[in-house]
Amino acid sequence: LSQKGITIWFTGLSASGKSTVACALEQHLLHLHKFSYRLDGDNIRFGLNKDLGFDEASRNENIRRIGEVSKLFADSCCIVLTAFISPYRADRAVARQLHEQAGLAFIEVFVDAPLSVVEQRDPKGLYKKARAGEIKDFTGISAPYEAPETPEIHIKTDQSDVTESVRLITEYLTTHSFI
Ligand code: GGZ
Repeated sequence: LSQKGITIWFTGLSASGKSTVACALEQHLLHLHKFSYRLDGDNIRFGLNKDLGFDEASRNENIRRIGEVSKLFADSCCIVLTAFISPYRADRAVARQLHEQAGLAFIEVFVDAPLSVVEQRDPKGLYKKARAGEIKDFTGISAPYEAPETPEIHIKTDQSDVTESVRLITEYLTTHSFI
């Protein structure tokens, strides 16, 4: 593998479209014969991080471990796609620093959709439960989400579809000679 690895770090509210866009991008990279791997709740929160919940300290530790793991994958020349809410700016900054210290690119993608829109989508009924007080510390309702101030890429999923989002990210990767 001649190319260096990179981490594409998706951040955004629950139901903003992080996993959907990351999955579609993974498919696209696969077609281009690029070595890529996706980290998300299904393979991290049910495994490595199954001891963690959703209070602030747990989220800090969740993101710290994901930052370390994604750095290792990127170090192995992989294009890593991480899809976690990662609500705290400071935690994302730590993950970024870890990569940049190792000479690995860290590309933050803000998957942006207004709370009113994601609450309308509510594919798992979690916002409804959070409003009813059945889930505590729910991001956007009873826990904070600190939006990125200077993400490398900003996609608005209430305005562009999955194909357009993938195109935007791919264009960035090509322009910066990452793929
Ligand atoms: C936010 C929660 C919570 C609370 C369970 N707050 O939409 P989903 O269901 O499939 O994705 C959400 C996921 C968030 O886990 P992350 O590891 O991405 O969060 S973080 O980066 O903040 O550590 C949601 C579900 O878990 N979920 N309880 N209280 N999301």
